[in-house]
Amino acid sequence: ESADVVIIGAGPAGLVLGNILLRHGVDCVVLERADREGVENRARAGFLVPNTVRILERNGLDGGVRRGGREHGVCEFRTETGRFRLDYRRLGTGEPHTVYPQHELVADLMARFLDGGGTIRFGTEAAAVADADGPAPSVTVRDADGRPGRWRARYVAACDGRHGAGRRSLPPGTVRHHRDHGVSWLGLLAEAPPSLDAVGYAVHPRGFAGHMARSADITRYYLQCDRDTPADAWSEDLIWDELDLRMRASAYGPLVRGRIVQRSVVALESDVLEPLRHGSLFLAGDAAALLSPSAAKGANLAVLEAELLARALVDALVHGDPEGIDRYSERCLAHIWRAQEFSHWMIRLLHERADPGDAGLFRERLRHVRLASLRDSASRQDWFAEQYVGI
Ligand code: RFL
Repeated sequence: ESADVVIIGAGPAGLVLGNILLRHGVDCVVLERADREGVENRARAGFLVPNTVRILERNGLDGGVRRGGREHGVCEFRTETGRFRLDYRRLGTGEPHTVYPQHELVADLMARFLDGGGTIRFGTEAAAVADADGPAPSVTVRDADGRPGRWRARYVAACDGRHGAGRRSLPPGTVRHHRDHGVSWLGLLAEAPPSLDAVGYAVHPRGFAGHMARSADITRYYLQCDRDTPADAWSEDLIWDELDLRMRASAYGPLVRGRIVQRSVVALESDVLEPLRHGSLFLAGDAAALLSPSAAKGANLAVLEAELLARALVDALVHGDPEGIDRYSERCLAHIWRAQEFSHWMIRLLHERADPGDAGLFRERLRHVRLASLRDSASRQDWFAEQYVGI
């Protein structure tokens, strides 16, 4: 079987790419390991930056976000010395986030692609990309029953995340910049309305706790935990007690409790692959770079890269102009490193605490000052707001 562009992965990156290509009449297919239900129910991100909404809008993909997305523009920091709020939609570039669960966005994009005549091969796992250094690459696949197959292409877009076939198929010499931040979060989805009208970031001697709205009856919480903690180590009561403690519910009001419907331990790690193009193979989304969830940039970068790649491939295939594909890697990397820098800054803002030994205490003192300057300095707040909603 063959298509001009074979896209591996039906996440935000693969589906934005597929929709734009389809709209420009480019022959493409999406290969997805999971079944449709599995893809539609994978709850993850929820905060879209303004640029993501603009990309969806200019490509006619914003129907669901317009209907179901809600503006969000305030965050609240709770620390040893009190709390402060930043109304970031009135700072910096003056723009809010849009809260829209990633799995709903993915469901919209998938429906749109299929309704427009696009093909998604569910239950099809890409094993490897072959001959990417020439003009006729191919993707070897296995279907759900383990039967092998092969897709031939002119270009292959690996949008299959950090453990996908794209990364496995890179030539020797590809650089992977990797950083383990040494911090883990227990990520939780609670069947409960939000407890505050803001993103909550609590810095506590027992570790970080976070609160992020998702919908009227689902809220995301995070609890910093030890690296080796199994996700089910804590009972629901213990989780809520710990959230209350770290979010300082006794001082600032109780959290609205509810059933924990999903939990996973996320190790805060970042990486960037360089370059993002190898002949006719391109990486986009988490396959290109992994962002720690500290600044909520991963899905937003995935959408940005997908649009850049789509335009580049349309130029190459429809107009015979290779400039976009030649510059794809360099363009994306500029955005990726900026997002990495801010995510890294957020990690240090929220986590440094005194471990035994001087180095921990030194870093903790710096963290106090970092938070205090965010509380007190108008120019620091503008910078924060610009980075927070920027990409
Ligand atoms: P995805 O969404 O992982 O989709 C990849 C798809 O590829 C499929 N696949 C394969 N298919 C065929 N063959 C193979 N060999 C395959 N290997 C994989 C998978 O089944 C899947 O369908 O990658 P994509 O499109 O690059 O999108 C990236 C985003 O999903 C990710 O960056 C974000 O979810 C990160 N993230 C957040 N990003 C934000 O912008 N804002 C947030 O608020 C936010 N919160 C989060 C997050 C990630 C989290 N986790 C799970 C680490 C919160 C959490 C807890």
